[in-house]
Amino acid sequence: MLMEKLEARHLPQMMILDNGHAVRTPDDWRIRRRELIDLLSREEYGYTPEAPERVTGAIRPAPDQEMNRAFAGKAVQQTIDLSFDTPGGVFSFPVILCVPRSAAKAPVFVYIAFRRDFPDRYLPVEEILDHGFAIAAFCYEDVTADSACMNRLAALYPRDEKTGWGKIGMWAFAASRVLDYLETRDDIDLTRACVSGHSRLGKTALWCGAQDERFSMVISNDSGCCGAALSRGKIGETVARINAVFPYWFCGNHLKWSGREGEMPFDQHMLLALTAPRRLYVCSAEEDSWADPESEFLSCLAASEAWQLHRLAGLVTPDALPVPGSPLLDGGVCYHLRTGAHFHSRTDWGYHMACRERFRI
Ligand code: GTR
Repeated sequence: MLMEKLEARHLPQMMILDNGHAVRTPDDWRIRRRELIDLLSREEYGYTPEAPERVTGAIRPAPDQEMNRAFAGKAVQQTIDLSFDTPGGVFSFPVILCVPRSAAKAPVFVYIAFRRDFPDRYLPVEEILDHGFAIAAFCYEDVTADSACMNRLAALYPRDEKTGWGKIGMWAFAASRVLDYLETRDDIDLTRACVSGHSRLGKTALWCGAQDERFSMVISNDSGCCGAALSRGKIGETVARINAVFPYWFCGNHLKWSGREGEMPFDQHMLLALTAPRRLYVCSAEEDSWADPESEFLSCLAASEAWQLHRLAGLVTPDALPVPGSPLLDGGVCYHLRTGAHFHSRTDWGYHMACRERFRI
């Protein structure tokens, strides 16, 4: 039943190299991976510039109860201004880092946040700390505005009109710079770094994790159109609609695909597959028809080939559409459908953490 649903989407081939040969081995996948990143860069998100040589962090002074005794003394919380060189000069943006005292080195969530609030309605900080995870959160608009205005980071790089990065690419780049900084600390377990975001920032987390293999896990929450969901056959938001309202999230080339999903040389299962063989976790909400849970789920199924190539299970699912309350946590691709609306809820976080604890990632 699921395979028939997937076949009806008529997806472009993911496991054929540009030279026409089939992708059969993990070595072939290394080549295909580069081709897919190039394809998605050229046609969807734009090309990401080179990473800077180094990222430095300046910890802002704060009273002890905010810094060393945060959350009843469970954690060390710091606001840190990260800085790095760009072609247009030094760029800085603030990150809040909160590390539980419970472990010498804590696994971390790099969280791309809508707001500077900490905790935030999407980010239950104390619960996350109680599970032993650190959080490094930044507000996406501190990187560049969520509008056509090419300010802050956007103003510092030359940008090609057709293939230059859109805002999703810039926010994703910033999440990788957070990891660069975390590499300079000794209280973070870098083998267990996860990038996560909700909705447009779920799209961002996927594109970040696709490119940056230092993340051992990637979480997309309700990311929908041009995120986890297949564009072909999608209900709710479409490529034409997202391009009309948010053209600046993408590169210029993406505009030409409005209303032409069937002709696109790519679809979103390719984005998901770029996390392989690391752990991917896609979350949907039952009432979020704008994002389209079924298209997110089928995308996970289509992406699974990339894990299978590595002799790993991809999405492990019965041959039926998912139901709320039955998370699928047995494969390299994890998925859950939650009841309720578009939101990054404690229910989602509970499953994310259960998955990380189960696999020690
Ligand atoms: C909507 C947009 C979606 C989704 C959402 C969000 O307006 O159409 O693609 O990303 O915003 O970010 O909350």
